[in-house]
Formats: sequence, structure tokens, C-alpha cells
Amino acid sequence: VSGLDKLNMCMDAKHHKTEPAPEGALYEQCFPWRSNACCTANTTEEAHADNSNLYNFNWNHCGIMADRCKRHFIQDTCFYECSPHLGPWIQKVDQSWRKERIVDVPLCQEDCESWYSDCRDSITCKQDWHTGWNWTGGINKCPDGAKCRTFAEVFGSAKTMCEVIWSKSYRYTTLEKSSGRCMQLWFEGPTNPNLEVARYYLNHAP
Ligand code: FOL
Repeated sequence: VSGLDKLNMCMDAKHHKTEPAPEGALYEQCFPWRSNACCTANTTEEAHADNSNLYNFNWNHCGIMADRCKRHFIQDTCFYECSPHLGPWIQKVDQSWRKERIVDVPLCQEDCESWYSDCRDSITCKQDWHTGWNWTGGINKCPDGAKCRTFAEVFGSAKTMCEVIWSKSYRYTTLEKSSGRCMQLWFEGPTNPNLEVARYYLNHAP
């Protein structure tokens, strides 16, 4: 993958298109990605559903997740499925459901902190939501011995939640959106601010 392509590409994963392209009508919270997206309209509609067929993942595994918390998970799904500017953080993986993933995407502090503060009182039973569920019955249930507790109890901090919930997809930062040095889950389209952030990290690789 060339440097320029890394600024505009889709990871090789379960629902991603092979290449980014405009989408006429992305659904609700995914709307800001419409001018250039790795997701289809259908994926974005599913992203808003409980137990969507994307991963059969059940947000309500410890009772109903509050809407103000769920909207952050919907936004994370839009970001994960639609973003065309994640190239600097895409790595190959050997998983049954995807060949590539994102690792250590520097997340803007406001986005991580607001996600955690809106979810503090919601309930879960696990820190890492990628593995270790009981899938008998077709959707994820808490495994034996995993107690349902508040996010505040399970994660203890915004940093731990953002970094651990999707097994290091994100890196917590104290950078603000205005810095241009962190990736934004929440922005108002149609210009995606994350392109310039990706360009910066591509040219300042660790
Ligand atoms: N959001 C972000 N930011 N990064 C991600 O990597 C991400 N991934 C998902 C959704 N949003 C994301 C996908 N979520 C399983 C669980 C969750 C999931 C996808 C798949 C799952 O089937 N887990 C099995 C193990 C599967 C395996 O690794 O072979 C389990 O044991 O629970």
C-alpha cells in the first residue's frame, strides 16, 4: 500500500467495501461519512439496530443500555465501518471474521471522556468486548462467572474503557479535537477532519 493510498483506503474486514466511495444516503449518525465511506447504506442502518446482523452483538447483555450511552457505540460503529482514513493504524490479523484491524488509533480526549461519562451508569460484565462471550443462542451473553456491574466499576476510567473495550483499537490521548492530532468519532460532515490527522501521523510515524 503506497503512502497516498494509506490516506484513503478501507481495511479488509467483515463489512468494509474494497475501496472508499461516496454514498448517497448513510443512515442517521453515520451521515457525516456520506461524501467518502467504507460502509454501505445498509451497514449504517444495521449499525443503529439492537442485535444488528453486523456481528449479532447485543449491547443489552446486562439489561437495556441507556440511549445516551448507546449513541456512542453507534458512533463507534459508524467510525469503525465507514472511516476511509485509518490507513496508518491498519494491521493484518489472523481472525475468522476479518483479515485486518485497527490498532492504537489516537482518539480525541473529548470523544473518549463523553463516551465514558454517558456510559458510567450503564451495565456490562466484561472489559474486552471482542472475545470471551457465550454465543450459544446466537447473540453474546455474559460468560459464566462474569458479573454485571456498572461501566464505572468494570473499567474504572475513560482511558481503560476506550483502550480495552475493542482490544486496543484506540489509544487514549489528552489531545483536543482542535489540535488536529487526534481522531474524532463525532464530527459534522461533509468534510472529514480525520483525513488531515491521518496525513500527520503518516508523515510522523513512530
Ligand atoms: N469498533 C472499533 N473501534 N474497533 C473494533 O475492532 C470493533 N470491532 C467490532 C465492533 N466495533 C468495533 C466487532 N465486534 C465478536 C465480538 C465482537 C465483535 C466482533 C466479533 C466475536 O465473535 N467474538 C468471539 C470471538 C471471535 C474470534 O475472535 O474468533 C468471542 O469469543 O466472543
